[in-house]
Amino acid sequence: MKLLAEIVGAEHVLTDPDLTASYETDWTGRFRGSAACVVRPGTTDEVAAVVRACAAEGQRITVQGGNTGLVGGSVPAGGEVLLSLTRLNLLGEVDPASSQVTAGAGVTLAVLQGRARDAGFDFGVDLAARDSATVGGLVATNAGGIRVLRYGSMGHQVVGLTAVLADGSVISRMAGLEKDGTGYDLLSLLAGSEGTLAVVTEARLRLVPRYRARAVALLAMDSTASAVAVLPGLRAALPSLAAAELFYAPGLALVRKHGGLAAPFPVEHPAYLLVECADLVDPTAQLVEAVQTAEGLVDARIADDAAGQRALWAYRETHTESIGAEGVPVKLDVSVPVSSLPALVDRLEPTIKAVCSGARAIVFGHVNEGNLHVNVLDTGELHEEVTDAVLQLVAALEGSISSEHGVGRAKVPWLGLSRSPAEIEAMRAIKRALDPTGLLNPGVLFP
Ligand code: 2HG
Ligand code: ZN
Repeated sequence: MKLLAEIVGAEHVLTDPDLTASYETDWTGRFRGSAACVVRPGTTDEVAAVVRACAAEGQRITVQGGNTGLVGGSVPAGGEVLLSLTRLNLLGEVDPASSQVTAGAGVTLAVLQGRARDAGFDFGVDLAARDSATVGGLVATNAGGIRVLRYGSMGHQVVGLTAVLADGSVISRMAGLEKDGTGYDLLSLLAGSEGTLAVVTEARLRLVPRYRARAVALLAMDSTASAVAVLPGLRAALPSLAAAELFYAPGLALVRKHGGLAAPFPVEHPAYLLVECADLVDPTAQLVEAVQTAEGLVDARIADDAAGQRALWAYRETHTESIGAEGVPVKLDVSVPVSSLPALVDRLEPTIKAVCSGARAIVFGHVNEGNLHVNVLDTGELHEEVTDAVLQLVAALEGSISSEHGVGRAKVPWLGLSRSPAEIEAMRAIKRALDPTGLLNPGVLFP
């Protein structure tokens, strides 16, 4: 579209397949599509002009941030204009009075964290894709990650947004008001809307205190049930608790294989719980005291120095890349009420094997939220069957078929397992009101 080049500059409209390819595939290689072109606006006004130009021609748009999503939500299906927001990378100075900062949609999480830390603060969201994941995508998916236990999801950090609606109009609430009781909370409506209601172009974000003193423990537990049961006691005893992550022997074997990591313990254990505390003063002694009487604890490693902590975190954080190095997995991201987590873990393996005997399940996740990442390798042609079996199990346990990665394209057929017809119709009504012609992210979220 010639008009798009007039809006953003010809060098920011890509049509050469060599240049567009990386935008048209997700990084796991599971989702592919072709875009009419890739357009890379540099300001909110340019985004608005691009959206207006597309709306005028009925041209559909796929919105993309760092392209680190895991459900195909930012990959075009076919023929959309791919709106890449990575050039919206203005990052304001931290305002100490409000403990807030303004970040463009294209600012990466790592850059945002760095800005916060340089100013003596921190950001309340962290996840392994921090070097590529962007603010816009984190808001659009209401990203979770490893700090939800302490600070909530991405949506909880948002105190203001600027967004372009499907007709090209701009809504902007960037004063950073911590209280605003004037009607519908559009900020929380957009957080988790997966680009289907508006294009988020910048965010006003709440920062959290910086706690430099950290302690990390890797706990070997005798069962998932023990790993779950230990958590309420840790939460009560450790106000500094900042993360609680669960993984298992098959995942540990993979991260060791691909990362060349040493075994954390002399023998394998039924479950591993990685716990981190962060405080103003060294929390190591408190952490040791809190864990040592934990029922079901079989062995433990504690790290009070940065290198040791990084080494323990590597067992958890390199799961995704190690699984990817083995093959293209079926990726499921589910949550159940925490009390049902042991039942889910127990039933996963037989459920998967019943539909695909050769499949290998690698399971890990965020125990506090009952959130498991179920990655299944070697499913061959049976990925739909495996997905269906696991998601039916999750639904039977009153869980969610997508805990923190979103619905995207991947989970659309199963939305009805987590949302009632009335809820889906209410969501559709919102979609119709804000994007009546279905311009934004077609094929994402809705069946
Ligand atoms: C994590 O917790 C991410 O590391 C990725 O949510 C999970 O790769 C996955 O399945
Ligand atoms: Zn996760």
